[in-house]
Amino acid sequence: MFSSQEEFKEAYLKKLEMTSGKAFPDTTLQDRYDTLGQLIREYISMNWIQTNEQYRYQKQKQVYYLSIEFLLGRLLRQNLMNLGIYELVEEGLGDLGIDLKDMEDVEQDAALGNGGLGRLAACFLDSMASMDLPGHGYGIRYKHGLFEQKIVNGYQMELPEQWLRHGYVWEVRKPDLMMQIPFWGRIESSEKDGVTSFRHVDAEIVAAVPYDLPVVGYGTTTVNTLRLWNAEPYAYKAGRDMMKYKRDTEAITEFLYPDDTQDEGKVLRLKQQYFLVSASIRTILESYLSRHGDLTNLHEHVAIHINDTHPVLAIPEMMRVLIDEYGMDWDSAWGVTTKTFAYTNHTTLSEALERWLVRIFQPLLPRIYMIIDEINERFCRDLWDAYPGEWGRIEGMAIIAHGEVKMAHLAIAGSHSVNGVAKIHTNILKEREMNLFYQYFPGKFNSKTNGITHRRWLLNSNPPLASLIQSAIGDAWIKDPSRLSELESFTADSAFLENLHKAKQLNKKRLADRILQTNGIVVDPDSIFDIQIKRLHAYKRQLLNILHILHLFNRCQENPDADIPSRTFIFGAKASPGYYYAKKIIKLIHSVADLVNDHPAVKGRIKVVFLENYRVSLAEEIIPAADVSQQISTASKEASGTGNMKFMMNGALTLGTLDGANIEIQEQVGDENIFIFGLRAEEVMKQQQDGSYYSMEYYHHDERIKKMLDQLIDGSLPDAGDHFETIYDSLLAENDEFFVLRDFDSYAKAHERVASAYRDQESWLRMSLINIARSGYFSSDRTIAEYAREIWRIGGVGLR
Ligand code: GPW
Repeated sequence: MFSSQEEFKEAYLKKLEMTSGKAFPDTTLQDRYDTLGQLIREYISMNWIQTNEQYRYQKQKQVYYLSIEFLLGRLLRQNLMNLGIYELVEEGLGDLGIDLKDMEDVEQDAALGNGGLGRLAACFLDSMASMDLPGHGYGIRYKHGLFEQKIVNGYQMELPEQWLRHGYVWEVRKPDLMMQIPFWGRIESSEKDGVTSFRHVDAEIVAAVPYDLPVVGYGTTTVNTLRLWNAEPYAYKAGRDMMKYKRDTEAITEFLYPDDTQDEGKVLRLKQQYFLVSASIRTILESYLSRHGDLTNLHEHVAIHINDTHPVLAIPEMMRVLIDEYGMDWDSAWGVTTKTFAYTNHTTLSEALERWLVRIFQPLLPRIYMIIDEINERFCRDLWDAYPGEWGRIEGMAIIAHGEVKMAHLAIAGSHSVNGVAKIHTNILKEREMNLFYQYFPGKFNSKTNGITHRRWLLNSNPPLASLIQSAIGDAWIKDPSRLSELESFTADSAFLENLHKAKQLNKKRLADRILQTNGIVVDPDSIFDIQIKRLHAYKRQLLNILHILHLFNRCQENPDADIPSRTFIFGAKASPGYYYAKKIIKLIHSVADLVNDHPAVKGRIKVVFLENYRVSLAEEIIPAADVSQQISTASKEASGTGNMKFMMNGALTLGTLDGANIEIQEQVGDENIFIFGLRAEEVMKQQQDGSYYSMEYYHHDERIKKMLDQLIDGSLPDAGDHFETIYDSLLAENDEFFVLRDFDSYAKAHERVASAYRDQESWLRMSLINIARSGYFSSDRTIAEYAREIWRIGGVGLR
């Protein structure tokens, strides 16, 4: 292929002219990007084929990660870095007068996910490939990923996202591996030799066509596969409307549902879920049978992971295939199935727990419904034996109850492992949300604290810091992130700290330039960059942040000479299109920004910036520039968080509640290197239960709170209209479900501690370095090693 810069240049030029049909000088950036992508994909394909051959002949246990979301972001840089040819390509292109950075910016993010859950799946793929684990992803090839956000006058507008507009160079369509997926229709049963068998008739068939993406490991020849399914028309029934059939079929993979932690309950979503799992499960079984003969040992050779309950129908689908297609008896099929599946829960918010109305479910998936019904019957019988007469308990655990299918109950009953995503989250599951199941199946429950790939989130996105780290401790940390701890020996090295400062300032300057370009706001790179980027949700409390900014503004007005350090508050957040409250918060952030940014009393000490269309590639620019990472969810509500880990790894200090993985960050860095505030989870849960919190008291007894809440509705804010009355009411009339007012004082004090800590630059830099040095634990390599050893039970993985 190519092994030197010269060979690369030659191959590239030739391919560029051949595929574009233009002379080199006439080619567009898009042509140049496409050609580069194609060339790299071909470069990858040798190892890809070899990896697959190896998996086939060495018969290693395979892991399949089923997820309705994979939030990949861009792949060009990651692939070049992981292949170890970034510099070669950069220099080769440089000779041709092409800037590789420009090529990287041509690539559209693959935004096939909403937030943390989808990005976690993408980080896991990187870790599995980089650790030479046979782990593959199965997902959906949405034609439109997460909507593109435009801000007009402070309001969020949504545009359909168009990542496939110019084609997608990383994918390979495999039409010969198409699967047929049946929906609707009826089940006919017949008896033969005392055995009943079932046939799905009069179904509407949809074709699932796979598109494979290579998942390139870092510094290894392993190339795993992410298989994304596309829905296409197959055959429509005589007498049905052909056009309607085509539209209904293509609709299945048209859009990613834009709701984060919200159960949707629409039949199209259920179709997506079954479409994904049916195509995947049958492919997995076929591939298994081509390697091994006997289905009864399936679990020794295959582990299937379901990312939240969205793919949980994989469990009854596996039962269906084993029984209806391979003639296995129920008990054997159930034994194999439950030993094969593992399930991760990502939230305790009840509004996110999926439930399907039987009357919606049953007509669409008649055979799957029958199987779930049978699973439920048997499960309830077992429960009756364990808890005779305890109707209430059994009702609370049933898989089908009150006309609904409870997806989480199915997931727990049908898996051998149930894990939460941080210690506190797993404990809340065990003690509260899933307590009845924990009592019955104590051995299934375990905790796996989330992680992030330090390769994308430090090595690739923060070159100044990565090269500083490399100059200090070499590059062993890239394969073994625990070795970041070697940086601790530099905490007293003032020259090193000075360089750390320089790296941060470089990143801040770069972000300041972007902010000027996109928002027209001048921000000072010497101010504290205080950042909150994540989906917009009431429980994540962007409201607490913006109200506190309003309070800082009030202080400036009351006392123009108040000793307030310069701060730049940066937000990035998408609100689900139907989540009106969240959209009001976005408007509020813009309104406060308009009030504050050029106000004479502020004297430039506070800037508020909302960066539109927050996404993976934007996060990669923002995070390296952060001084302060805001992780301020109401304690008990954020299962883990993963943005918190990315900031820590890039040297930002966390300002956060004792929630999710913040607690484990605190355990790593110690109280002195983090800013913690607010109620603890037990306090929140207790006050929720006993109803002892009255937000109105805080309004009446804290002048700061009264003032800023009144400002929401008295015309103090620019272009407020009556938008903020809803927010005002949520805090007072509705008693402030997320304890914003309750935590305000503690939050304001934590900000004071941040401000005074930042004054001592040397000590701040030391704290920052300790955060980086102790972030290795939060690499997804550690998380994946734990999954591999303790859940998937695949050998040869050392826990580092
Ligand atoms: F509701 N998470 C997410 F649990 O990004 F399914 N989307 C979701 O739909 C859900 C959870 C679900 C997030 C959690 O909110 C976050 O705390 C966690 O770090 C992340 O999943 C990865 O585990």
